[in-house]
Amino acid sequence: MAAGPQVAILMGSKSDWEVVKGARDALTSLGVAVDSRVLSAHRAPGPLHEYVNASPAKVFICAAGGAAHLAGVVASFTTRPVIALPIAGKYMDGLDSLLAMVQMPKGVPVATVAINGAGNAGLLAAQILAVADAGLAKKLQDHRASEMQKVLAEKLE
Ligand code: RP5
Repeated sequence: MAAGPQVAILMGSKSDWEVVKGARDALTSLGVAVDSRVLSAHRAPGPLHEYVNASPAKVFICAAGGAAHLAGVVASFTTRPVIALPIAGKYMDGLDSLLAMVQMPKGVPVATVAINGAGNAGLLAAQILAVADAGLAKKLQDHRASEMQKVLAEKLE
């Protein structure tokens, strides 16, 4: 596996971390190296630009709530894939973030997961990397098989 973080997980505020760490956990459990940072599109635009330009990450996960522009701004800086993770904030249960992230202009796509869907953001980033990493693809197949066994083992009263 390549040296350095393969996935950069960015978030607009430390207040997002409680949700976002689910993406970190999904990736580290698969052995994917991750770098997690608070880097706001609005509060730290210059450092955000510098970070994206310098990062060796192959995939970005960008989490934000409210006026959730982080993923779109990161996507404007790079052609590497960007996964947008809407965070449910204090208002509107995260619908505001979801709509802000999913309505990207033609030509600058991001892949948006569910509100607070941190685990799926991590798995999707791993699936993107697994296209060129057979070992990681096998781990993902094993994970799917294990999830299937959990479903099949469910017992109802
Ligand atoms: C967004 O504003 C962040 O991503 C966060 O979800 C939201 C609130 O940030 P704080 O006021 O908690 O720092 O930029």
